[in-house]
Amino acid sequence: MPSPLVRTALPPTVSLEAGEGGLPRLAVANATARALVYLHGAHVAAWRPMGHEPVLWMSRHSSWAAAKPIRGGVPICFPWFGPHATDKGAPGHGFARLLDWTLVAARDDDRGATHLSFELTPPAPPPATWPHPCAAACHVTVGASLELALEIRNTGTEPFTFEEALHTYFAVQDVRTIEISGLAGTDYLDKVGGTTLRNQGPAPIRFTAETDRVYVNTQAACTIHDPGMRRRIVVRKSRSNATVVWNPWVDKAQAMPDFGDDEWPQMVCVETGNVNVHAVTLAAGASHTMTAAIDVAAIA
Ligand code: TA6
Repeated sequence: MPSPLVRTALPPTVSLEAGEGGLPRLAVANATARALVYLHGAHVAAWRPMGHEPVLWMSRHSSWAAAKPIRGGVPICFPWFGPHATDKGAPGHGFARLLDWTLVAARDDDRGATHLSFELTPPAPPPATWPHPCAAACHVTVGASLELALEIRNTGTEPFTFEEALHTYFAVQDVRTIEISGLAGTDYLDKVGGTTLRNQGPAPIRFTAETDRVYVNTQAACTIHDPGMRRRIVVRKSRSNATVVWNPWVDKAQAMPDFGDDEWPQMVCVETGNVNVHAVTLAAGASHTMTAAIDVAAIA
């Protein structure tokens, strides 16, 4: 089925199909991995490298509709993170994940990976919450690793300041048994019960309650150690100074209609971003590209 959102020939590893809710999606099946990527939000909804269980988590209760975010996979947060600073009616985490992106390039490489490039032209006329001329691109590499590059371009004549995040949901056996390393000694904004500046200290992150933390001044790779699934997941990044770690736990999960009450133990978010104090100011005509690379390895 052709789609105006696909403006390039597809390699044999990529097929366009009707996904959940009838939303168009690209199914990638190559020698190294399987993936599903929706044009809605240029949203990587699934990734399974050969020899492993699915790495990304997806709620069984997710919405699949034009004006709704997808609950799981890799939502793209842009041009703000969390609630809008002044307009409470504006969509949380910005509009990028709610809009249709266009596939402009698709190719296989000689290492068994598939490269997809998506472009977003923000709504015209621009919303009052974001009057800045800009464009966004997301380059996705589906292979033994999952790589995403979020490119923001200032196409106007004035600088603007934006926030961004690749809000990645990872599948885990039980969040109460995992540890996340890589952020020892790092300051973070604890967003549970207000916003408090704390420090991680020497210990890895463990989960015993709702956890919603913006780790700041960090370019570190993070590792999710998951004994239940006998694997570790490594998240590397570039041009990102913040890492967000989130699990809603019981009450917040129950409060979200697109999140099953019993689903919170099976997921954790480790998000690559530039948010809060790390918002990016982009000069007219400039561009900024943030990357995340995800790998998974079996452990004994
Ligand atoms: O990244 C953590 C967070 O900012 C949490 O505060 C929670 O709101 C989560 O994002 C999910 O946001 P969403 O708008 O997708 O429900």
